[in-house]
Amino acid sequence: MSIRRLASALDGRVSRSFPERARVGPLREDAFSSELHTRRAGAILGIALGVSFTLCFATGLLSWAIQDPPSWFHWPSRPAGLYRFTQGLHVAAGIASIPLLLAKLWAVYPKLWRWPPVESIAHAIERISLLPLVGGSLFLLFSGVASITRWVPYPFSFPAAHFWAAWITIGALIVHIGAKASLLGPSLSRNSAERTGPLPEAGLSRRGFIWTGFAGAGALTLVTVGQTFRPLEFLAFLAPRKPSVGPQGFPVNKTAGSAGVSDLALDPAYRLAVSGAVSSPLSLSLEELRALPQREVTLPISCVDGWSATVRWRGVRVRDLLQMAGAAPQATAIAESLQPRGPYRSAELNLDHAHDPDTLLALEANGATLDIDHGYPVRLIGPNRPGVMQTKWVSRLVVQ
Ligand SMILES: Nc1nc2c(c(=O)[nH]1)N[C@H]1C(S)=C(S)[C@@H](COP(=O)(O)O)O[C@H]1N2
Ligand SMILES: [Mo]
Repeated sequence: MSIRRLASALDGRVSRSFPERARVGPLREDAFSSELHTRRAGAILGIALGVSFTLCFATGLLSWAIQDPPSWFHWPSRPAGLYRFTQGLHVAAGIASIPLLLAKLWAVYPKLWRWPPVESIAHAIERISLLPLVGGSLFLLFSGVASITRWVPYPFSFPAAHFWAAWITIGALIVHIGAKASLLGPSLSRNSAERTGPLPEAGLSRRGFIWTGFAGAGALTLVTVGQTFRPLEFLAFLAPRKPSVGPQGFPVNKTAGSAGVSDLALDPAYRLAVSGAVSSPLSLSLEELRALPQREVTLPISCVDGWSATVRWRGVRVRDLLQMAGAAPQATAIAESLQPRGPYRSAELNLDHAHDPDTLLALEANGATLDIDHGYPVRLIGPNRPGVMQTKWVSRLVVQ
């Protein structure tokens, strides 16, 4: 018997094994009467979600690679605001996906009760792929929102869980789109507003329902995107951070107190070390750092959480310090913090970043000595870096 005949024989048995008399409750033929549950609504919302999830996936992988670069990956120091844009987009697209996903699930959930529940083997695979797709999507949006609001309701590490859930979800999305591709054309047609539940009923019009999903996405974007897009800050009611609120006029990510560095940072015996692959290691007091040529630059802090703020910084160029210490022209470096432990206590400066004329060890922000919560006495600031790599309370540059 050919595989095809075997499969169709099996498929016949699959669908016959679900008798009509088992069809009760939500499984009844007329259980869902709203006209809203149409293929067209599901398809349009699905396309919008496909776009927003693809944007989230691409920008998320990029952010992951910048922070933990594979050998083939190089992140440049220019354009200075690129990470601000890609990460702002990541979080904004994720937030906009929430109403789109809720609308999509509402449009298609009657299909869960379709009879017979499984018609063929291909249909079974398609239905099983919904579990990682829906579960993964809900987890990604939930954990993303929890992370930007600093709420950790689970015991595992957010970045790793979010990263692996993204791969699972995108894998399931590709299977889902593959299974649905042939239906997309007919589903999008206006005439075939075929219902996923059988009987039409008055209520929100179909088009009204689709637009409710899009309007929700637009409204949520408007009240949050001001966290990174300054002209809309006045509308950012739901943004966890406002770019102009905080000491010296910009937000604090982690305070000196919570990082356990207050005493070390205020110690008058503070010295900055430049060590490692150098011919003349340096150990500079704050006075000596202030006596070196100072450079003023305007650069954003761009947090992975999706907020960003433009700040005027003043301090010593990292490349001047490397040169003073006699580092090689191809030197890279690691900036280390006084902070005793924690994932962001050090960060790497690749070749571009170490030698960019705007990469500084800053002593001032917005015209005044750094606030302790912004990294006093010395913090790293450079163009096109994720906030997590703008190390505060720097005590050492280890040259490599
Ligand atoms: N030592 C140290 N530096 C750090 C952090 C940290 O936890 N420890 N957090 C980083 C993060 S996630 C961000 S977004 C920026 C925020 O800088 P700010 O608090 O001055 O705005 O600091 C970075 N520097
Ligand atoms: Mo951050």
